[in-house]
Amino acid sequence: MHLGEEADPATDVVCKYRVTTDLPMEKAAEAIAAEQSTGTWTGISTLTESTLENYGARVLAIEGDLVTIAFPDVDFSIEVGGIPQILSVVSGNLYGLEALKAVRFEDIQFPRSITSMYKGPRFGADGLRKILGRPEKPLIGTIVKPKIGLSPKETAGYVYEAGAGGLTNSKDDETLVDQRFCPMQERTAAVAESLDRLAGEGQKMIHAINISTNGDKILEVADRAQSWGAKQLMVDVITCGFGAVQALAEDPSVKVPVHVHRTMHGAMTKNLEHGIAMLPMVKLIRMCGGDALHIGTLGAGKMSGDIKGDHDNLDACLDPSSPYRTVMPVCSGGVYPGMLEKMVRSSGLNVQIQAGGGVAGHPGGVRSGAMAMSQAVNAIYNKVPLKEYAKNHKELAQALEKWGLKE
Ligand code: CAP
Ligand code: MG
Repeated sequence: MHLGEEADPATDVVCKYRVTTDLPMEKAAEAIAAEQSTGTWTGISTLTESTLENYGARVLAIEGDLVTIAFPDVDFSIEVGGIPQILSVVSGNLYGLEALKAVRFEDIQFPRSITSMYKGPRFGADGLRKILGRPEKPLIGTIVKPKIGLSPKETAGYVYEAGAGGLTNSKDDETLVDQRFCPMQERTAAVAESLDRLAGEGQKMIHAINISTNGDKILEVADRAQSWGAKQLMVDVITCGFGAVQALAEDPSVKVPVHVHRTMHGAMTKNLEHGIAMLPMVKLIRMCGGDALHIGTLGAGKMSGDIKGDHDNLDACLDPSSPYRTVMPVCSGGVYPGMLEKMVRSSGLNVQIQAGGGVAGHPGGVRSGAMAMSQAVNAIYNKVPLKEYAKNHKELAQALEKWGLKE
């Protein structure tokens, strides 16, 4: 036990776990530290004092059910191993230990010796704002809906209408990649035409093409998508792996920002006693170089998520003490104009607000839906209550009538 010892910020990886157990908490914490570093279920003749001292994880603190464990950086294999190996240490076998009823990985702090080996986002929040010529207001995006089923031409038509209504961003949905009804090549080219047309009309907009695929193909697909005109790429980080984000962010062949979707995260994050909080994943994604990342809707939208957790995610995207560029936090999932006051009050202006159903479901169609979203953001930016602004903005008024106002 090393209770009360300070971690070394130069060399220790410090993790926090929430533990549910019938064992005394000290024993449970020791079981995690041992399993994830030098120990096993019994004493072993091959473990020497010096191995334990040099490579053993240390329990630094126990506060209620929250346990802090430090792993020395020599336990990690960053060049060959990378994030998969890091996760296997800090987030591996421990979930299955019979002695623990439940355990949730809540937070991680990396030492300089490891952060210096990652580059972080190439564009980040500021880079996206620069591309879009939008220094202060929230970015406003849409997810082309329906999720699947539209042709390339219909997708491009949707994107054009969204841009004409004032949106700065759009993206493929997480389940669309290269299905027969909407091949990536035709979709990307058709969307690029829409974006060029919008640019000609003075509306800067980008669209993220979902290139989620097998690890051995991701760079090749990224290359092809860019050659067809993709201005941004999207990757589903949990299903593809953190390495996919890192490959896209670090390979010189990729010249556009990477939007990171987190489909399947709910399997790990939803249970507040067991699994993995989003926070450590946000930190890993920032380290790997994601430029924009879904963080939840701070209690406003359709996806469940604890509000404090969403705030932690937002802070981790923008934390100025990180050595990396900031990540654009994306609030998405059941978003509609009438909830934006509540959401932005909580998030501040440095976010990307995204609505799929909340744009395509507008009674006036996609362009009106996009206008309603832009009007709501303009109202908030100018500190005018939405109800007031809606008096002379028809599209916003229609959206408030359909979906209401969330106070
Ligand atoms: C939003 C969305 C996103 C969710 C996922 C969807 O669409 O495209 O995938 O944001 O949740 O399909 O639900 P709507 P999260 O605007 O139509 O809800 O961002 O929390 O990972
Ligand atoms: Mg989606």
